Formats: sequence, structure tokens, C-alpha cells
Amino acid sequence: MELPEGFKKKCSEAKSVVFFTGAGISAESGIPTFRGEDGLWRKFRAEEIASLDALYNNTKEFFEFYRERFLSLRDKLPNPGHYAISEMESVFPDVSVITQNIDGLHRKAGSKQVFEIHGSIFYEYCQTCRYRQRVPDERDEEVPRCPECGGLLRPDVVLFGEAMHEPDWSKAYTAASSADIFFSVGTSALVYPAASLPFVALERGAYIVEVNLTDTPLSRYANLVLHGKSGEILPELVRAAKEIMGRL
Ligand code: BJW
Ligand code: ZN
Repeated sequence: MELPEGFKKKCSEAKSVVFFTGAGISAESGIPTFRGEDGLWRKFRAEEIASLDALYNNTKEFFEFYRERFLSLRDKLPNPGHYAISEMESVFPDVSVITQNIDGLHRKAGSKQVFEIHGSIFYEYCQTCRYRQRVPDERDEEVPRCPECGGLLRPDVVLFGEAMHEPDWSKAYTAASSADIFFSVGTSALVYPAASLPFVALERGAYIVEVNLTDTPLSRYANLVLHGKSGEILPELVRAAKEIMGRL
């Protein structure tokens, strides 16, 4: 892969590298994206189902939707894009992964420093008393109830109108504001405040690389835009970074 000199220079000096990922990185693991061609939200409107309004007023449908998501995400496996990011830990001294995904695939691929700013499908907590537990594999009730207080036991994911997952968000913000290179991978860069992170990095002087099938609102601010599948481009970037760092 032919890469610009500016990128090579940044690579050779970089200490902190951040990968900011969205649904696109998991597309090649067979997980539908939200807003793409076969986007999940073509069938379900995101703002309608991923909302507190749905939790309270469309409770059965809300839990049915998230139970199905849990069951389908549970067995999914990382793809070469996830593995390439975890391999970057052997190239750069400090690698952070900030993900909007709730699928747990970066950890499955071996990445150590992962901030899940929109939460995780594998946990649930009580809307009333905040009791938290892992989602059980077997479940009979359609609407799960808290063993402590009987409140709604909802998925530990960030619904529209809710604050980002903590402490992940604070750590993600800190990582973005000290990044030397910031890769934005497979995200439409439309959902805030997540989409503000590349701009936090940009302000700090980070070199911004975007990997996506198409342009996004971030593209015109990025130093380097690579169009294509992340499962193909990221492994090439690992090879290039290793070469630049003299590890091949
Ligand atoms: C590939 C590929 C391949 C495909 N290789 N690439 C107006 C302006 C600004 C903000 C707002 C506004 N109106 C409302 C808001 C706020 C709102 C918001 O941003 N809305 C926008 C839609 C306008 N944000 C919120 O409500 C957030 N909370 C908030 O603001 O709180 C305020 C607050 C503060 C303090 C206290 C209390 C409150 C919360 C946002 C929560 C988002 N939640 C979801 C659902 C999570 C749970 C679940 O999964 O069910 O998160 S929505 C959904 O979108 C999900 C994703 O993480 C998120 C981002 O989507 P992503 O990952 O970018 O996916 P796609 O599908 O959009 O894009 C995929 C991309 O991949 C595409 O570009 C493809 O081209 C590419 N691609 N295959 C490379 N192989
Ligand atoms: Zn409770």
C-alpha cells in the first residue's frame, strides 16, 4: 500500500495511537450496520427503538429487539480488521480503542485498552436501583425484572438522549486529546457526542486517518482517507506500520 510521506513521518514518531470504531468494522463479522445499505435501522428506526420512550411505552418490543441482538451478537467472531488493530499494540507504545460498538469484538480479538462508549450488550442493569449483572444465556421472562427491587433490567447500552457510558467516555476523551494518530474506522460519524472525538484529536494536532467505504462528514478534515473494507485495509496498514517502524 502506497502511503503519503506525512503519514510515514507521523508513524515513526507516534507514541499514542487511537482507533475510533463504528459498526462498519464489524460488518465483515456478519453484523449489520445501522445506516448502511443493509442497515439494521432500515427495519427498525434507531431513534424509535433505541430510546427510553420505547423502554417505557413499547416495553415488550424493546426487550424482544435487544434479546435478539444479544443472541445474535453472542456468537459473532472478530474479523481481520479487529485483529489488525490488536496487532498494532506490538507496533506502537500506546494504543487505545474507542468503540461505539456494543458487540465486544475488540476484546475478543485481544485489544487490551478498549473504551466502550455506547456500553455492552453482554450486561444489563436495573433502571431503578442500578443493580448490574451479566446477561444470562437462558431467559424465560419477556420483560426481565431486577432481583433486588423488581425494576426493569435493561441492556447496558446507551440509548438516544442518554449520557455516554462511564468511565469509558472520560477515558476516551483523554485518549483522543492526547493522540498522535487518530484512526476513524467504519463509522458514519453522525452520532454525537461520539462524533466529536476526531475533532478533539484534530484540535490537539493529531494526524487523522479515515477508513470507510464512503465519505463521511469527517472526510474533509482527515489528513488521509482510505476507501475500502476495514478488514482489508487495516491488515495492510499494520504491514506498512511495521515496515515504517523497522519491525519487518
Ligand atoms: C464500512 C464497512 C466496512 C460499512 N469497512 N467501513 C442534532 C445534532 C447533534 C446531536 C443530536 C441532534 N439531535 C439529537 C442529538 C443527540 C443524539 C445524536 O447524535 N443524534 C444524531 C443521530 C443526530 N445523540 C444522543 O442522543 C446521545 N446522547 C446524548 O446526546 O446525550 C446528551 C446527554 C448529556 C448528559 C446527560 C444526559 C444526556 C446518545 C447516542 C446513543 C447512540 N446509540 C446507538 C445505539 C446503541 C445501542 C444499540 O446498538 O442498540 O449507538 S445508535 C447507533 O449509532 C449505535 C452506534 O454506536 C451509533 C453510531 O453508528 P455507527 O457505528 O457510525 O454506524 P453507521 O451504520 O451509522 O455507519 C457505519 C459506517 O461503516 C458507514 O459509514 C459505512 O460506510 C461504513 N462501513 N461496512 C469500512 N466493511
Ligand atoms: Zn433494581
